[in-house]
Parts: sequence; structure tokens; C-alpha cells
Amino acid sequence: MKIADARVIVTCPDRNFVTLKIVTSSGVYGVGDATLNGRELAVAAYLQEHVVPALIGRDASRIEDTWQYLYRGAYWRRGPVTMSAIAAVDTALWDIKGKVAGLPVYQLLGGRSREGVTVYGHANADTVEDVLTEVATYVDLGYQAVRVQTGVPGLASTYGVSKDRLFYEPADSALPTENTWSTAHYLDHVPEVFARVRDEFGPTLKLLHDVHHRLTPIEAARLGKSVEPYNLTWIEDPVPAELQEGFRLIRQHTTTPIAVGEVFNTIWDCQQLITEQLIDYIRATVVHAGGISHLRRIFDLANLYHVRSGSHGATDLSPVCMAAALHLDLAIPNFGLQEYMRHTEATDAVFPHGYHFADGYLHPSEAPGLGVDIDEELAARYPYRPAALPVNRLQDGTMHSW
Ligand code: EZ4
Ligand code: CO
Repeated sequence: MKIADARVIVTCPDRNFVTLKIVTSSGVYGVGDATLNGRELAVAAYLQEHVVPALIGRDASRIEDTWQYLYRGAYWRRGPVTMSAIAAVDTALWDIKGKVAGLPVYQLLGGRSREGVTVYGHANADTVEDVLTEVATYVDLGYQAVRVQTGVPGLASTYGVSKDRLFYEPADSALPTENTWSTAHYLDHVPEVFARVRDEFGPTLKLLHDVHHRLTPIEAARLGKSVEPYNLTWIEDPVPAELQEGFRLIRQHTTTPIAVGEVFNTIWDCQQLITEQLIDYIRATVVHAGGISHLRRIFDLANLYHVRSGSHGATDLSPVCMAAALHLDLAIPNFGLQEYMRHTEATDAVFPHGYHFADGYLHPSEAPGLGVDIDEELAARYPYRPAALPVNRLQDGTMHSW
């Protein structure tokens, strides 16, 4: 069964998505997500110009060999653009393999290790009062875990806090929006937020918080200590993670668990974090970390060191990525949590899928393959719109982490 055609589909049903559709000589096809928020066309060109020509005529059943061919064959290893492109190929080939076998992909990965995939939703609001209402919405929907973000008094706007509720999109303008940041205001405010949420919702609801890489290790250590009484499931991306050993300092000071990895693209980005047990959850996901094959490798390494998965699942990861993530989440032994931001109706219509939410869990489709598709005709009605992620400046004008 040879690869006969591979199409790169760029569409914007409320936000941009890049999808690779691989069609085989027997007519079976598979889909893979290649969306890189704010840099979509770089991956589309990488696929179109450099990967698609190399795929035509290859044996579609050789997933691992194709992965190694694309990774080693580029000579230029790693990086989000390369790894998202490879991820799309890998994901599409797993989809094809499942369809050919007549099995959902999680069965090919060893079968289910749990009944469902526990997900967390995003509660965000400007004020503490309003965020309590948002958390209640998720609790009413059956969620067992909620990420809580609020505005910070003294700052005009904050990343991760929007006017939209169940839907939220940080890439809000063609060129990056500029926000203002103050670590002092932030560290002063966060403990009070979690005191109120814990007080209102009791001890068992899982609570999470995303720091979006804005602190230094010692500041993150202070944050972790200050929220210890409220028993968070994790603080996410406390510091930028290029310096993996920086996490040691956080670790030495707090028992608040740490999650990191949504911007990682290979196992090398988290090797030290995992093997030195500097983190508790690894947040790499299918689309940005080389597909199902490579992400599984990361999770297997993590399993040796008591690190669990906590995959990124924001709206800029398409339903194709979400479907693939759910199959892997269901199969691995060390699953922790899966992020789940709901897509808009327009996105769901372009990507018909069989996964569904019930009682705080997502369940992958039982259809052969990934159980997700792309409606190419509908996709063509939504042309690409440039959209970038915002940046932050400190109050004195210094450029800061987003
Ligand atoms: O900033 O997906 O945990 N989720 C997040 C997201 C990310 C966006 C980046 O594209 O931090 O909101
Ligand atoms: Co995040």
C-alpha cells in the first residue's frame, strides 16, 4: 500500500489549522494535525515543499521508518516547525494503520489502560468573584479538574484571561498584542484566588494554574510555597524551560507539583527535567512533539521517573490532534490529565469526530483509526487569517516572557 497523494489543507474556522491528509493507492486515507499557533504557514510550506514530494510512493505501513527518514533525512534536527510537520505525517500514518487493521488506534498501542481520559477545563475571568462562577460552570458540566486564571489588580490585561468563556483564543491579532506584566502584583494576588476557590468548592476538585513562563525559579518557588495550603494539582510553565536545571531551585522549595512542556518538541527538551525528577507532569502533545510515535517515547521515559502525562489541549490544537492524544492517553500506563478547551461549532463542523465528553472524561471514538475527519469542501470556505500570540512588557517597558 503506497502513498499516492498528500494534501496540505489550511483553513480558518474561527482560528487557523493546518492539516495533512495522506491518501494511499488503495484509497484509504489518514489525517494529521500540523498546526503551530502563529506560525502556521511555515509548517504548511515545510510540508508542501519538502515533505510531500518525499512521501509519494513510500510504503504507508512503515510508520517508524518514515519518522526516522524525515527526522534524520532533514539533517537539521528538532525545532517546532520540523517536528510539527513530522507529527502530521506520523499521525496520519497511524490513522491509516488503524483503518487498515479495522481497529481504533488505542488498540494498536496496547489497548485501554483506563475507562476514560480525565480532562480539565479553563475557568478564567477578570475578578475572583467572576471566576468562581466560571469554576461552578465546569463543576456543573461534570469536570473533575479546572484550571483557574484571573486578571491581576493593577494590570490592564492578562494572558489566559478573555471575554469569551468556554471558548478562548490568545492569538488575537495579526501582529502580537502587547500586554503589561508585574511579578509583584501577580505573586501578591494568586494565593487569594486559590484560597477563595478552595473555600467555595471543597478539597476534592482538582485545581490547576498556568504561569505561562513568566517567573524566575526563585519567584516560582515562592509562588509554589504560597499556594501549598490549597493543594493544587499543578502549577504549569512556572519559568521558561530552556534551562532545564533551573527547575531544581523550584523543586528544593515547594511541594506544589510542576507541569511543563507545551512548547517542547522532542524528548531532548525534557530529558533532564524527567531523569532528575524535576517535574511531575510532562505536557508535550502529539502535534508539536513529533506525533504519536515520538510522544509515546517521551511518556515511556517519564514513566521510569514517576512523571505523568498532562498533554496540552488548547483550541489551537485541532480535533485531529485531540483525537490522537486521546488514543495515546487511554493506552499509556502513566497518564495524568489531559487539557481540553472546547472548539467552536465552526471548527467541529470542519473536523467531524467521534470522541465525546461525559462525566469529566473524554472518550476516543471506537471507529477504526483515529475517528476524526476533515471536510475539505467546508474547510475551503474559511481562508487563512494571520493571527499571532501576544507579548508582555514589564511596567518600565522591558520585553518579558509572554
Ligand atoms: O498558550 O495554546 O495551557 N494552555 C496554554 C495555551 C497556550 C496556547 C499557545 O498556542 O497555555 O493557552
Ligand atoms: Co499553558
